[in-house]
Amino acid sequence: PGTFDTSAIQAKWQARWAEADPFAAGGDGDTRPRKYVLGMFPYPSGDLHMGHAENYAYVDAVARFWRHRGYNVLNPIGWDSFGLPAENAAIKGGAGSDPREWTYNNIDQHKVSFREFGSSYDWSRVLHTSDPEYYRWNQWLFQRLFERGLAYRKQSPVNWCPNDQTVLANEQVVDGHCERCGAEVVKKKLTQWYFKITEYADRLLDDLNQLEGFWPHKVLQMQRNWIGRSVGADIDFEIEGRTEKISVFSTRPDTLHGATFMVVAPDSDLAAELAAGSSSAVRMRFQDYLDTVQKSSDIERQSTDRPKTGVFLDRFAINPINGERLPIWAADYVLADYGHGAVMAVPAHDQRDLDFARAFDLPVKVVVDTTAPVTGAIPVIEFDEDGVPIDPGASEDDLESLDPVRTGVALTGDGRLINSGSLNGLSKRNAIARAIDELTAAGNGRAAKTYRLRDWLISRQRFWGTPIPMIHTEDGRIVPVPDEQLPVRLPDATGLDLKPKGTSPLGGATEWVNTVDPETGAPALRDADTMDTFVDSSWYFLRFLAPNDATQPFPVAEAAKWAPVDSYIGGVEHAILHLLYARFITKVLFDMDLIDFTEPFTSLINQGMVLLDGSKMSKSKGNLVEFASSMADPGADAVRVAIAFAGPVEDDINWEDVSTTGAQKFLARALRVASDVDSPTDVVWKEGDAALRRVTHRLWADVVGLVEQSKFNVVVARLMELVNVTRKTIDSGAGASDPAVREAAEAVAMILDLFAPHTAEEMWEILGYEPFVGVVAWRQADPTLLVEESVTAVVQVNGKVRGTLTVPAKISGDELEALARADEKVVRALGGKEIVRAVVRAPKVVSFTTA
Ligand code: ANZ
Repeated sequence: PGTFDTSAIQAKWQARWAEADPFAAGGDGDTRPRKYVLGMFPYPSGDLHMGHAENYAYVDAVARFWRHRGYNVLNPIGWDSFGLPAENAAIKGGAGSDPREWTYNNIDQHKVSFREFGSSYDWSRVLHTSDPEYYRWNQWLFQRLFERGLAYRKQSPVNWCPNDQTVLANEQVVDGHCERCGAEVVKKKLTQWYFKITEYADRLLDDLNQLEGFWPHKVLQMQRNWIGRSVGADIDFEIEGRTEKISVFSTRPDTLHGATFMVVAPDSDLAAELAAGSSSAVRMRFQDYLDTVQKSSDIERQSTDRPKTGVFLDRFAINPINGERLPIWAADYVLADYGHGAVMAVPAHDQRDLDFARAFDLPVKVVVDTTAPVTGAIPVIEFDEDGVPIDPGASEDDLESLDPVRTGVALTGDGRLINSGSLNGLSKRNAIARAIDELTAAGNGRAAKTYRLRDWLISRQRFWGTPIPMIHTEDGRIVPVPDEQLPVRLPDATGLDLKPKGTSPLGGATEWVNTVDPETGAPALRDADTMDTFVDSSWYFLRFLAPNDATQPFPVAEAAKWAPVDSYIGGVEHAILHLLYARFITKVLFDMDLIDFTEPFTSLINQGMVLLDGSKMSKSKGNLVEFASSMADPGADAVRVAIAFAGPVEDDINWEDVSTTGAQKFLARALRVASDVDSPTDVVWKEGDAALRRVTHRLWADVVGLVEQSKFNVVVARLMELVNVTRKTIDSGAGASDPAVREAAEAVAMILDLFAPHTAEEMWEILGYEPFVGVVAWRQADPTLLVEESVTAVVQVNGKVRGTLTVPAKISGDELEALARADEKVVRALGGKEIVRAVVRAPKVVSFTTA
């Protein structure tokens, strides 16, 4: 016992894989159906750690699974190798250090680690985004976006990280802090390049519905919130002493009669202009206020428990619906870059407006009776001159509860319109529709949508990224570098001052930055900024289709064959940034007729995090469990089995609870079973022990569904069970020559290959076969050996298990769905909501998604 030399076994199979390259994707002659499996590519900071190990263990299990199912699998690996850590390392290294060296050394280390991990990659397709052969196509992409009006420059207040001395996209600001270094982000007015992702906001939002059931619900919800579509109206207000009207965006045009003042964002051009047209006293007060406002973050400004501040601009707007004069204030709870940077304030029905009105003693007018029922006949409502509704049946308490000034609580609920002319008696929804109709007819407004999503700011004032391929001419034009001059290569870092100083280090590369106007030949300057590295990762899955193609970013024909990615696997930290950008660029490429799909990743698996001491492993915390050291003793297979066995994919794993010793023992037992087998490869299984055969065949029957649902921990548990039962049969039953023992051992080798490929190959060889078990087709269960008559089906509602049903194993999908819809607990969980999607996998799972 214990005679298996793990490291020798690993070395042996790694060498054979390297030599035979059995996992390269099949070419055109390969007639198998295709699957594209992809792990989010790593950033080469230091060596891989256990978080990577988990991610790539699952990626490899999925890739191997599809090969065993008879698919031609594409499973490539590359590196997301531009970015700040390389540059910061070079700065620390002192003069002459080059981010390149650090980056490519780390990549080399990663490559060794992945080989040692036993990952079944197609090594012919490696890419690094920092290679000119790659980033050249980022530049190509930039030009195409520019041509389509989707890349543009504008001056606006941007998020600025004072520590990294660079701008950040909205998506890179987490709770007011830099996503990377944690420094507090400030606003700075700069002229920068943007990608117009907002033009795709509706499609990015609506297409999420297609992904329901295939992406984690949580990720879809996060994307929906990030895009943040609001539906309402734009309403135009005349301004005394100004020719142009001011538009405001409102989700509640029904409350227009309740508007009692207007508020503009103090940091907007509009506020400055309104103040400029006022008295000098107002101008001074406004300027003082603006100075304080500019020191606070958006988060602070929107916080509801912060006292409201503002200044009256001594200007007036006219309410288009009733001609009332509304005083205009500047207050920081209104943001300059949302909607139109101005609101009609309806304090009775909006909490922030009410807080403001109470702080500055402004009038409050109730226009929705929120105590009135909204279904049934329209009630007749009377109200007194002060706008307080008179409800003959209402008690004093009721009336009091309706007075927002006294209670301090805005009436945001549904009800019946009062004090509102033609809208009186209507419910909120009907009144909104009616108000929009009336505004449209009068030319004072129109239906409108607003988004939380902002355009994607892609300029970075750093060295280690893709140079923006634009040229600034002497006469002030900004022109693209012609395609045939791409790539614009990064200059040597030698001699360049990389230290963050607020402008791009590339500006200091005199020879590089000086160029000529491609049209006139006159002296001109290159744009010295580099692109956000999220541009690099927004389309890399397509570059894997032909990473060495020097003529185009990817061959259209290959994309038609392989893409979109069937299984994308990575961390939930990319729920917004990377996944949103990749979805955006995919839609642009679709519009360019280069691809025939609109979503890049058909299904998404988010694995949980690997924790140490209950907190996330990270370099900055210094609690990384590194790959090489933790792999050395137990071996890659034991680490991979232990990870898979530790729990469901989406759960976090505490590394201290992971037992590689248990996994090692299990793998040794599996190998021993294989070497004990004492029958030829052509033995007749049918003659074997029936009890053991049933265990084997039940696993064959279940394994496909288990892997498809990412229940890797259950698969490992079932393999352990099978190994144990086989051992018992060898020791006490019919013995090692029983055909069922061979059948079971072969099943273990074939399925164990998902998690412990070195051990699996070794078993396969011991069992008398040629390599490689990694490409062997799995077997079918013999139905006569599947005794179970009924199974338990699980019913999920919005991703949560809400009921279980005991059903016949052979139930049809329709029957199962009908039973699920009728189940009491499920009905309760649905709560009357409409089912917008039902995914049925008979006989085990029904998954409903509600509106
Ligand atoms: C009048 C009104 C009455 C509003 C009412 C709400 C309730 P969401 O849902 O987040 O899109 N708003 C518009 N532009 C704003 C800005 N730049 N800064 C801060 N607030 C702004 O919010 C839309 C609502 O937020 C709009 O509808 C507007 O107030 C306010 F009973 O208009 B509402």
